[in-house]
Amino acid sequence: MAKHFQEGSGKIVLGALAPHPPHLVYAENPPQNEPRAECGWETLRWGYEALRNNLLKLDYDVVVVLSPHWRTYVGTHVLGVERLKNISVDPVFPHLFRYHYDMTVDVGLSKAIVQEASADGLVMKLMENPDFRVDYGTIVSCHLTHPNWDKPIVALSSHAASAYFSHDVMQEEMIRLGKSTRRAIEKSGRRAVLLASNSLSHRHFTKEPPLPEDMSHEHIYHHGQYLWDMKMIQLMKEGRTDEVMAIMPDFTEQAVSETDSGALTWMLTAMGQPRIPAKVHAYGTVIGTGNAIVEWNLEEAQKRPQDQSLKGAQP
Ligand code: 2X7
Ligand code: FE2
Repeated sequence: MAKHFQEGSGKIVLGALAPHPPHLVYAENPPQNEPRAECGWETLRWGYEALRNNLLKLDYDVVVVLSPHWRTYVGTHVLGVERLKNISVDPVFPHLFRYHYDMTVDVGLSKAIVQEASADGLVMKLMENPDFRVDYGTIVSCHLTHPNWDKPIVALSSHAASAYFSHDVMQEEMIRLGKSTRRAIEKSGRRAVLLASNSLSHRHFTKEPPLPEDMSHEHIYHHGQYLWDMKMIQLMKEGRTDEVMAIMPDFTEQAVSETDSGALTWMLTAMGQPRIPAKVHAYGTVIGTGNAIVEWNLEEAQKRPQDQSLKGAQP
């Protein structure tokens, strides 16, 4: 029976930085993915395992994800088809990721986000093509957090303001999209988990070892980008999300970060820039890029007296 949502009572219960290197799904060998691996990237995969265990303790209705690899050139698009079933192939790593997905979309919430953000003047589009192929970023983040695909998804694209204009323009737009997303969730009555599907630093090797999962080849591409990642992670751990937001455009520029997609800015804004210490489940590299699995558990923080500052953190 379809759940009845009480209008106005919705909330974001948890947000996570949930990066999407297809290598992580490849190394897990799930039945949905065609290629087979021997091992690989365990630190990150075990980090996802810890995040999944925490998600299991939570009560929520929907997963809302923003992916850098659904790149749209006119505004933000949102999945608007109830069920999407197809194969998703990573165009750069087809030997690692050919994934058969079957997902349910919460079209009601998708429409609400489109409506709320359009009313705020953002260019939005509901994606209603039933043959649309979902990008690997969306799928990897959703699979690694929900391998059984037991929650409906709302997926948002990343528009090209960073490329056409600047990282600062992207930041402004994503702040507006984050606020609209939060309003839509609250009005909808849903309890939502948010995923920012992006790596941190993103300079990477251009040659792959003969065996992709040979970990003797895996390390950070450049020490400078490692220092940037550590700076961002330290601020997250200390609950200094306002500073994370303040240095985001510089970080994006200097570390060639996938935060150029706006995913992390969108999520932190939607969560009201929570001034709570984030849980860092893992940090590791994939072909030299920096990836962190980070959790902001708003539901849990609300129960802790020392995190009462959360109350003031409305967008
Ligand atoms: O899309 C990606 C990524 N963001 C990081 C590492 C490796 C592959 O793909
Ligand atoms: Fe990526």
